[in-house]
Formats: sequence, structure tokens, C-alpha cells
Amino acid sequence: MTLHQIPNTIKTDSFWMPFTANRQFKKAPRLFSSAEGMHYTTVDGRKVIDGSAGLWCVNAGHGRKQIAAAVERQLMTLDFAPTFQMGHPLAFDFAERLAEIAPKGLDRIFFTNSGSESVDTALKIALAYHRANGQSSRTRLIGRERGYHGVGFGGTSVGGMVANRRAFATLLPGVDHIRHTHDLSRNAFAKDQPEHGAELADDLERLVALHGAETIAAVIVEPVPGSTAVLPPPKGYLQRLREICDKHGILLIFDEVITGFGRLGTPFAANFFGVTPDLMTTAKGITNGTIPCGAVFASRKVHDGMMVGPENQMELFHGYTYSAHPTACAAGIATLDIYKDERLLTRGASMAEYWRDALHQLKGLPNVVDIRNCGLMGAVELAPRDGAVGARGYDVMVDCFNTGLYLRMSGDSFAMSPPLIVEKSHIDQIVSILGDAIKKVA
Ligand code: PXG
Ligand code: PLP
Repeated sequence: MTLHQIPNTIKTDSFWMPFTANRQFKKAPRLFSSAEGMHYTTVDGRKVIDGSAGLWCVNAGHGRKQIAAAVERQLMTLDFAPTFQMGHPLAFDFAERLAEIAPKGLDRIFFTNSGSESVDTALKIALAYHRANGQSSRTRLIGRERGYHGVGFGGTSVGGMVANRRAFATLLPGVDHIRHTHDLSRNAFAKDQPEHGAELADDLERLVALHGAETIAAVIVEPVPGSTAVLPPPKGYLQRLREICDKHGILLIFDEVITGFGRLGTPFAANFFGVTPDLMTTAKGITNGTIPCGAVFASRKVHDGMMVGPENQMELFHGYTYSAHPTACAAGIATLDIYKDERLLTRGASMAEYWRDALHQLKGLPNVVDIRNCGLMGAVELAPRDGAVGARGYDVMVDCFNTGLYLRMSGDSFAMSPPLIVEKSHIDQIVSILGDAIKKVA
């Protein structure tokens, strides 16, 4: 089979693809048919190295039999059980296991099925918490420019990637945004955390002055924004944001959907930066990308603050049919076993330096205007072509795919997050394929 030729039994019309240029894609589909370890195999039988852990989720690498076996066992034993006013043991076991690895004090777990649901859940918990504690004027939600918090109406509203918002009218009322921290003029080619920009956290003081602290429920940020192509926080920025939130009684939510489960070489970004939020949203790596699942980690303060009123009354009117789905719990526990046995939640720390140095070798190639890294996240930013933002990025992405590398593109930037099992030779290969593509595509 030649490149891009797909079996003519596959009809592509009916599947309306998410976050995809459907018409362009369907003219030359890029299809994976299997995966193992660090690699995908395409329908035409080519091996493609996975530079992005699927969509930042396959942290332990592909094809983990232990997870498959656990899911199969679970399906044959208890396929579904409600968790509304009922329960099943695995849900409690999984929550206990997550509590064990949680940042200190963030050990009350609410299950969802995705990052988007985790975000909407955390925002709703923040509102309900203040209300339960006599501060029902705290209704405003603050996000950050360039933030990505999934695609629910809540997450879209606090999100700050312009294209993700534009088509969807007014979204939630009472939402505002602090400034993003991307500053090429001061920080281009910074390694790890950039030096400049901690003062951008003070932008939250501006919103406090504008709206009044007593109207603000929560601030949500990704500790390291991922979708917008990896923006490590300036040194001291997150600490400052935490201080300002404390000063004004505002809850701090870390969206760790990408940074959770070892991405930075620590279990969570909260550990990496030494800053603990009040709520933490997760998904993706929680089941190694196998079965949809997400979890919100709440502090004792937030959780216990909600455990009020008569005992026969529900404390939180919120939940999903599939919250703590048995297969998700089985997959999640098996995933945590693998993370523990193979020390994957901290393995990134020993690979981060090699990853950083390899990526920064691409400095000086045509059109490369920035390179960023943090833990096992990395990005290369290219200058856009005149009047055609994203075109150069797309051409590089396609060339990479054709020559054996899958990676995520965001405009003219590439975001990378290899499975945490990555070896140095894989890193060399990823950087070499990307470098060749950048040289080829002018
Ligand atoms: N929050 C953050 C920080 C995310 O990165 C979500 C919420 C939403 O999760 P769900 O599971 O609802 O998709 C995400 C998801 C990319 C890319 O390559 C990023 C995400 C998803 C798909 C692609 O930029 N992030
Ligand atoms: N829509 C309808 C008509 C429903 O009955 C339900 C759940 O019962 C939902 C949406 C929400 O679905 P889920 O709980 O899977 O998010």
C-alpha cells in the first residue's frame, strides 16, 4: 500500500471528526491501526513514533496488557454499577489509591469521565463551596488568556484560546481572564522555567480591584499550559498566584489534565512547583488513556466545607452516570500499579535534562523562534508564513507523520509529550525527524 492509501472499505463521510479540518483530512486520511510501547502502526504498515503520548494521555506507553486484563475481568464481573446512592468497592479502592499519591491534603476525589467534565465539576464545586459557607456573592470565575480547559461551557468560558471560544457566543456570564505569560521578547529559548514574568500574577490583583474580591469564587490555570504549546510558568509566578488567592479568599484550581501523572517528573505539577491548589482537575493519564476517566482532587477544606446540612441531604447536586465506572476504576488501578512498579511518576525527572538538551539543539533551524521545555513536555515554535497562520506548522506536522513521527501541532508550534517510558534513543529520533521536517518545509 502506498502512503496515505487507505483500505477502500473505510468510508470517512459519517464520522464528524473533533478538532480536525474534516474536508482536508478526508482527502488524505492519516490512520493508525495498532500501537505498542512507543509506537503507532499506520494502516499502511508504517511504524510512527508517538511524540505526544496519544493526546498527552498514554503515559505508560501503548498496549499495556495488565490494563487490558483488568478491564476484561471487570466487564465479566460487574459491567456497570450506579454510584448515585449506591456503590461498588473498586470506586472506593481507586479513590484511596489516588489519595495516596495526591499532593498533601488534596485527598478527596470526585470522579468524572474526561478533562472537560473535571473542569466543569471543579468550577461547580467552587461555586457551591462558597455558597455553603455563606459567601454566595462569590460567583465569578477567573481563567487566563491562552488557557485550555476543555470544551464544556464552563471550560470554554474560562478558557483563553481564542479560536475555541469565538463561535460560541457569550458563554458563561461573570467570567474574566488574567494575562498569559508567553513573552518571546524576554524569554525566547529559555530553558525550563523562564526568568521573567512572575509579576504577571499581579494581574489577578487588577481583577480583584475591578470586580471586588467578594465576587470572585475561583481562579483556574494550567500549571504548565499544554494545548497552547507548552508555556512553563515564569519563576515565582505560581507562588505569587497562590499568595494572592489566599489574601482574597479565592480558591485556586490547577488544571492538571496534562501535567498530572508524572508528566513533569513528579506525580503532579503541584509537587513540581511546590504550590498546592484547593482543587485539582485530572483525566488522561489517570487510566493511561485506555478507558475514559477523570477525577477532581479536592482539599479537605473544600470537601469538609461542603459536608454540612442534614445528613440525609445530598451535599453536591452533581455527578455523571459514569462517575467511577467499574471499567474505568479497574483500568485506573491497573495503571497506578504500573506507574508504581515502573516508577513512572518520577521517571521523567531523570530524562528531563536529556529531553531539554535534545530539543534545544533545534535552535537556529529555519523559522524556529522559540523552544520551550518543562519535565517531559516540550515545544518548538515556528514563525508563521505571511498571512497564513498555521500553514507552515501543518506542513511540518504532515512531513513528520510521513517520515515516522506523530506530534501535536498548535498553530505553528509543536507540542511534545512522549510516553514516560521514553528512552534516549527515542528522544534522538523524535528530534531528528522534527529537525529534518523543519529544514525541508520552508
Ligand atoms: N484541561 C486541560 C488542561 C487539557 O489539556 C482538558 C482540560 C479537556 O480534557 P478532555 O478529556 O475533555 O479532552 C484538556 C485536554 C492538544 C490536546 O493536543 C489537548 C487536550 C485534548 C486534546 C488535544 O492540545 N487537552
Ligand atoms: N441527557 C439525558 C436525557 C439524561 O438522561 C442524562 C443522564 O441521565 C444525561 C443527559 C447526562 O448523561 P451523563 O450522566 O452520562 O453525563
